[in-house]
Amino acid sequence: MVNIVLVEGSDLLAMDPEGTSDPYCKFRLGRDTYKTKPIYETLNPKWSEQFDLYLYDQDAGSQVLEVTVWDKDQRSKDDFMGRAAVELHTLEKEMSHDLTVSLEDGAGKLRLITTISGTTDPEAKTFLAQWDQSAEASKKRKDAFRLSRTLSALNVGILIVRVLCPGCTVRRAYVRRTWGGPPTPTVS
Ligand SMILES: [Ca+2]
Repeated sequence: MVNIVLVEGSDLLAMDPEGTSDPYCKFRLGRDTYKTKPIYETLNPKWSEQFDLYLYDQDAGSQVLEVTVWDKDQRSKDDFMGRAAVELHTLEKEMSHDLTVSLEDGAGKLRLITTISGTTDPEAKTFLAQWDQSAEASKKRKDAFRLSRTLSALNVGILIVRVLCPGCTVRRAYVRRTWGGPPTPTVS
């Protein structure tokens, strides 16, 4: 999983007659995409927008993060303002990298904080949100655990804490608990 904070842009191209633009960005990583909100009437937008993209495949081709910048227009098709590519495999994992990326052809710069973590499963993000509280689902879980009752400890809860700041190491906290016993937090 790649967490991205799009911080800001600077010296972007003016596309509107007023000498400004309404820039937003489109990110693409393999087949995962994300579109940011537009910031109106500026060439130095402050987005401060955070989102995740998933690395579905581990091959090098899918590890290129592509970003394009567009000018939002109310009455016509949005205008293309610039593009850049970030080679993610050159970045150390489990670290936050504060990157200033130059758009091609001198079309300005983007600043983004990128963190690649080991989680590649899209299900992980929604694991807790999708926790089924129904009696039927509860029984299914108990049945599933019954098979491994002989184990002294089972991982039945995971708490992931991500610290997002430039240069920070990503830390994870896990809550391990014995079936029916008290939770034991551990940090790795
Ligand atoms: Ca515009």
